[in-house]
Amino acid sequence: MNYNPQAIEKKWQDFWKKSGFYQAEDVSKKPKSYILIEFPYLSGQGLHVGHARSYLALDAVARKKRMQGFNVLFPIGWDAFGLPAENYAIKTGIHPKETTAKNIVNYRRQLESLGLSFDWSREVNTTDPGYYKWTQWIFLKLFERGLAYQAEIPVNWCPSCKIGLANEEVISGTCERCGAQTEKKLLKQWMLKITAFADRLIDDLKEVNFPETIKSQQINWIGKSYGTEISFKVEEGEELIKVFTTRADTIFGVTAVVLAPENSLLEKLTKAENKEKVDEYIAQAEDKSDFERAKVEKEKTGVFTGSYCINPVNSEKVPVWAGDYVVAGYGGGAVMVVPAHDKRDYDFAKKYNLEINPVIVPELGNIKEDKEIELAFETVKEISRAMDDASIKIWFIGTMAVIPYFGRIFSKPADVDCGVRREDFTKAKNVIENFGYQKIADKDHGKFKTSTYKKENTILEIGTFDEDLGDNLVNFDGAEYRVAAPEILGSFYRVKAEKERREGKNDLERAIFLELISGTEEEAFVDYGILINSGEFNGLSSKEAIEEIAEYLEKKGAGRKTIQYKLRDWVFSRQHYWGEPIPIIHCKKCGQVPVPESDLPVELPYVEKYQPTGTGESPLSAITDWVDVKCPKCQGPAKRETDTMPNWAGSNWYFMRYVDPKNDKALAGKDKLKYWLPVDWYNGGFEHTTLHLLYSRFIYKFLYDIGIAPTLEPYQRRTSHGIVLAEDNRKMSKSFGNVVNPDDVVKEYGADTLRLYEMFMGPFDQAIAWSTNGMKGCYRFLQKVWNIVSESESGRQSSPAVISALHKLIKKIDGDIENTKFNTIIAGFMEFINFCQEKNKEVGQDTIEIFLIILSPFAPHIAEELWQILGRKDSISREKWPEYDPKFIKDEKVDLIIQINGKVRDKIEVRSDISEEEAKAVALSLEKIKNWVLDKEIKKVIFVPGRLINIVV
Ligand code: ANZ
Ligand code: ZN
Repeated sequence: MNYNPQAIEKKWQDFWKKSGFYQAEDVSKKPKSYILIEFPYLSGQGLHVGHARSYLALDAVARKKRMQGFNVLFPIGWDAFGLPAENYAIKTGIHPKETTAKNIVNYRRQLESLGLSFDWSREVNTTDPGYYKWTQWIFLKLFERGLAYQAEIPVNWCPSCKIGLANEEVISGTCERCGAQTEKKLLKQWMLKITAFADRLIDDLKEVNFPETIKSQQINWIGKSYGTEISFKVEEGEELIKVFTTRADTIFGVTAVVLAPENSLLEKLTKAENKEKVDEYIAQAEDKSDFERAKVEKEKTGVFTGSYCINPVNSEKVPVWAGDYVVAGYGGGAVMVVPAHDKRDYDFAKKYNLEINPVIVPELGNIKEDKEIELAFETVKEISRAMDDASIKIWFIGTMAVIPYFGRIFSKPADVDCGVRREDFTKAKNVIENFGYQKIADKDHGKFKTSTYKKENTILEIGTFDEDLGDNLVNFDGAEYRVAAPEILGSFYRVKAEKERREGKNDLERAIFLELISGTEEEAFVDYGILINSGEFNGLSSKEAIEEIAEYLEKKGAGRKTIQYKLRDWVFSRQHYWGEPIPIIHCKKCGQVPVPESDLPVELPYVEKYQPTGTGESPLSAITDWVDVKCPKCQGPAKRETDTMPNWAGSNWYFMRYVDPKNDKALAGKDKLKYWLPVDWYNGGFEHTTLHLLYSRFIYKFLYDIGIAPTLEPYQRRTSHGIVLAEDNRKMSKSFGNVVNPDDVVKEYGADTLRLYEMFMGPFDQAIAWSTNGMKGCYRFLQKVWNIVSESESGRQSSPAVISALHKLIKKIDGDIENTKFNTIIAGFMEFINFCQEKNKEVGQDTIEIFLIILSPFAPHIAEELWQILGRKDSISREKWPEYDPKFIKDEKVDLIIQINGKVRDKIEVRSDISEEEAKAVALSLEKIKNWVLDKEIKKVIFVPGRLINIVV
């Protein structure tokens, strides 16, 4: 008999279903394991091989856990509210309910055809009133506690879908669903106060096992910024402009204040003669999305209001502008502009000819090893402190002024550069050589190398100049010093020109520094450094200055330390039909009245027309006999809320429903929640990191606060799978005609081939292109397994080599499955089968049986069938997972690294279980090592079994 998946797979799927052993037990003495995949968001196209990748891998995990004696919960359900069904209804007139039901039938068929071991008895459907009753209930609880509220806000509006979108649904300024450019529209929206949970959403990440990338994406999305709020009093009037800055250390470099076009102060501050221009500017800014406005690369625009405000640290007059690179909803909707140290401010200043005043110079970084440089550096700080207006760091070596030269501006902080007058060259050379530098190039343009700093290649260049720099002297301690550097000399005349352009502010240091920081690349110096041009704060590091300036401002009543978050409250209403109705009633007398819990669910009424109204109201608003209700409080006439929830609402808590899906008294029973949660392993797409994953953590924390959720975090472990690309390396898409349909693969090669291939295709967390050849390879592998097993002779004993290979394989699977290295597991199976083919006569029945058991989580159909062919009566899925025996994998060879005093000196192949004593003996017997320890006393031996031995002498 040949391997014929079509003949066996359906049979086993029916068998599993009937025997029901994938059902999780509610009460059990077994340890629990809750394995979760993101439930499918239904689409008319059916299951994507990309989703299957996640399901198949976690199915193997679930199956293995069951065999290891765990009570496993591996559930499935349907995320079914949302726009696609509604858009489809608009096109075809078919009710979303019908489309959904049809899609479910198709998905279920597909998932079953893959042999997935879901507990189908716990299926949930977010559009089922019995389910969304609890989605609404959660909303009411949020409302009760002031965490759901209505606000008029500018929302991202999709003109094509005619609905408002959450920030997260706007991708690069376009609608996530249809790709249309989004606009801004002022609408009354329901909001959820996720911001109240911002800190916990960051801090509690410590408690869970998520990949670092996911953690940092969430942390960045929440965007907690420690900073200072600083008040700039307007010159005429009492108004205060409050800016938020993370860089209070740069306050002496402020040369303008820019307000967001939406800032209400603009009206007051704009002078009559500027009004027309400002109004015009505000009007054009309104049409742009936040995304567009905030882009760093975007050309900065703005308009002067005619007003000034006062810098609280030095009482300087600062012009007030409006500019749309300032976002209304962040900080105070105003920024202090520091062109010398902020990229966007720099561009803005360049465009409008604002002053660029440097106040931070780079710190020299890790030069600790060179005492002299350290000393010189300290001197510089001292000078900076001493000289109020010292605007460059100058190193004084002898009579030379050395200006730190950082490669082409700052990139090589170790290099120093200086220039001297030609007649001073010999003197300078001597000084430099005294510092331990060696001359490496001759002529009067000298190049010196130091051997003390970082051992090699710190280059000091001395340029010489002939020009008389007569009056360009720096006064220090009563002596005058010349200042120059070759880099600066080259552009000396440009500097001079710049100097003249700025009448009144023409001190050379400032000009030179400007030249240095702008260089040829023309950019702002945005890093932390040392303060200059900053009065009493000169010489402080940025870090110190941020603290001290904040304190100073606080004392003056002109500032305070604050925290800002990027995270906004979550826009939680949509103006579409196919979503959970928001259970609120609006009464003229009583205001917003929650629907009494006993009246839940508020069911979606059946409508004829799904078209969005385009007015910003949901299609539900047209169904007057649904909308008009009695107020639950005063019994007067009232109206239902007609907005519905976004399609993230149902997925916020679905994993809690799985533990008790039929409960109609609570969203789930307390005991069951306590038993099953948190989810032990949750796998899903990277694209949900800042959406679903963050939202559901928030809702779960809220449910924890009100005593429903039993733990702080819902998911103990999170992993993510890479997407599956088409064979042509593009995204699979109908329009490219490159979609792989799992149905076709199953039909031709069988589910087990698809299962193995989707794990084998590549590292689980990476995007991988489909390969038909790779898939066929998996099919041939299964044929081989089939032939070897079905032709094996009973009663044969396995040879030690075969037994050892088998135990190594078991060990490998145990380790790899925990590390999501599914691809190497399948490779391990293949290797093993090749080995068995070679050792044909040495492979006994015992080995074959265990091999089938460990193969079964990955290719369950063929494993069951062969198990039966071998004469076993019960299902292989009920077998116990075998444990490997260390004594059989003793001969495994590893490369042992041999170190002397922590340095790798040799490597040798040894048995993996080699003891410390043996390893030491082997190491010391090697010629190379012998030489290293010759005549020396061995002080200590550090041994890492199977990895390295370090001999300390
Ligand atoms: C002065 C300054 C100087 C700044 C400097 C940066 C560098 P994060 O980390 O994102 O919180 N900012 C403040 N409010 C803003 C708004 N509503 N729209 C646009 N930009 C705004 O960044 C905070 C920094 O973003 C603030 O610090 C401010 O620019 C700017 F050398 O203030 B900074
Ligand atoms: Zn009322």
